[in-house]
Amino acid sequence: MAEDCIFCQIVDGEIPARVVYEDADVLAFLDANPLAPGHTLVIPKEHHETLGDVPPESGEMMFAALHYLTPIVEDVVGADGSNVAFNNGEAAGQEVPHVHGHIIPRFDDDGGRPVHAVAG
Ligand code: DGP
Repeated sequence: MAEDCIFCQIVDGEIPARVVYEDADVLAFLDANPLAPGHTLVIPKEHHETLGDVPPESGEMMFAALHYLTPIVEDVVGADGSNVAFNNGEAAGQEVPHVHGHIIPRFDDDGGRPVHAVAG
């Protein structure tokens, strides 16, 4: 755990979150500032700042969780697709320095804009 990391504090239960999935290595919870209904964040429980810092095994666990959860999230909110994305590093807009994948549900009638346009 990294001190002052809000996602580590969510892993430890010190900050509440709407958890949608948990296993020994990975936690998934709803984004507090959603770009769409069901916007979900998937994180390794271990603290790593960026994708390049993640050991291969943890990366595989995170990808497996994204692979498993994406169709479930889409189904739950009735989405037609989703953006699955990482903002990797501050220059790319990563605000929380604990690596996380976004699952952002998309809908046929939401304009089909790329996710950076949705976020902007
Ligand atoms: P990024 O820009 O990729 O670092 O995205 C960080 C996301 O994390 C952003 O969409 C908002 C979300 N977020 C920030 N703080 C919290 C929090 O305390 N709880 C939850 N659930 N989400 C948070």
